[in-house]
Amino acid sequence: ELTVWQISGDGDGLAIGGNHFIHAVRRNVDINMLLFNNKIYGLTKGQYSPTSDRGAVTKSSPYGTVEDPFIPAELCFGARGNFFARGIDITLDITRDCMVAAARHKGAAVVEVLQNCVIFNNGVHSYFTDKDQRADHTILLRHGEKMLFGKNMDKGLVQDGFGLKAV
Ligand SMILES: Cc1ncc(C[n+]2csc(CCOP(=O)(O)OP(=O)(O)O)c2C)c(N)n1
Ligand SMILES: [Mg+2]
Repeated sequence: ELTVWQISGDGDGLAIGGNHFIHAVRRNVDINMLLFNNKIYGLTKGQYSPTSDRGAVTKSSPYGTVEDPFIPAELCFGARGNFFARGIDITLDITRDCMVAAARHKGAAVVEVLQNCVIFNNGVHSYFTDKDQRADHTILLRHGEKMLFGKNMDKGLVQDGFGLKAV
């Protein structure tokens, strides 16, 4: 009757333990997986990981990586998961709400947290976290609420071919 939490990084969760990740999701085991994604192997001092952006210069890719990264949400749904949420390390209230929703979900729940690594990948998520840009580059998704964003909450998304466009 306890809730079970499995906490890992992008390396642990998607490379070293990638097999466990996809099959726990596929089997819909009733656990909560917290995936701290700093796009780097931090503990082992700065090697690129499966979520490092193409071209990332790291200790193990001094000329830049030549691979495209996993996108955790795509991997989760590709493994037939039915709960995925994402928060950012600096928005604790949203991350907390994601964790509560995960705990309440019956079955496998994946919560990705975009996390900075001040030592080996500082500013890796600045596109989403920089104060001046944050409102324009993030959308708070809540059931039943409009998907509006921007400083004045007057922007939205429309379909543009196979992609999305902000208007
Ligand atoms: C099976 C196994 N292989 C390799 C290691 C060595 N190792 C420890 S942490 C780590 C990478 C951690 O990166 P990540 O999961 O992204 O966590 P971070 O330190 O970035 O938070 C590795 C390769 C290990 N502990 N176990
Ligand atoms: Mg990491």
